[in-house]
Amino acid sequence: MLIEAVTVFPEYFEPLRLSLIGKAIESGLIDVRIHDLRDFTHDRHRTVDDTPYGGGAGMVMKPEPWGEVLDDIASRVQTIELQPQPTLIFTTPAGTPFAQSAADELATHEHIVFACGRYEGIDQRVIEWARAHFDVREYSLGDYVLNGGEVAALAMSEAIVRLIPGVIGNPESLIEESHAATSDGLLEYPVYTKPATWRGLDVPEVLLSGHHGEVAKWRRARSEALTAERRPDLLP
Ligand code: 6GU
Repeated sequence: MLIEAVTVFPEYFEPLRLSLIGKAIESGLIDVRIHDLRDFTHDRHRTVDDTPYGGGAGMVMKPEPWGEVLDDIASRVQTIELQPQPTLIFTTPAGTPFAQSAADELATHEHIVFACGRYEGIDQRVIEWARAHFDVREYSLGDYVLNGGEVAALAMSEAIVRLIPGVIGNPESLIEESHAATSDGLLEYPVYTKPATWRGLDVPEVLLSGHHGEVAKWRRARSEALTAERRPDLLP
């Protein structure tokens, strides 16, 4: 998979070089290319924003640098890519909420580009124009406002990349975790490890019993209770 990102803060993406994603880059499972939007400006101040038509607070990202960087990315698309068009994700608090189902689907894509908006957003014509050349998505990380899309793009990248076969050592750990399509949409049960008693607190007896059926029942009950308490919206 090729992951690209367009940003005015390329340094935000350095953490991708760490940990499991860093290993996936080193092993060649994924490739990451970060583009500085200001490299596609032509004025002395490398201007990427301007005041909004119609008035109002804040600044809007100018269309010209976005057009140039997306032209550049589109011009490098290899005809050998199986995907007809790269997927272009605009990160915005006005987007569709990003969920595990989106990560599952995107993990099968060959080429994903994140367009990280800042300020009040990107001139809408960039998004309209891009639909001719990219499979365009607009995703939000959740119902709160960030200063820009970089942290959202990092979070989405991690959620996607860890699903690529070979990135996570033990694929079974993907199966039972919260929000996995295979766990009935319930939150994950609490987990414990040794020692059996720590600071006066005991591991629930059933987990030490060796009765696999009882352990499964206990975990299911804990999952249902947690989900009812914290995320009743997830219950069937
Ligand atoms: Cl994707 N971007 C910004 N700026 N704020 C957000 C977000 C994205 N998702 C939630 N809040």
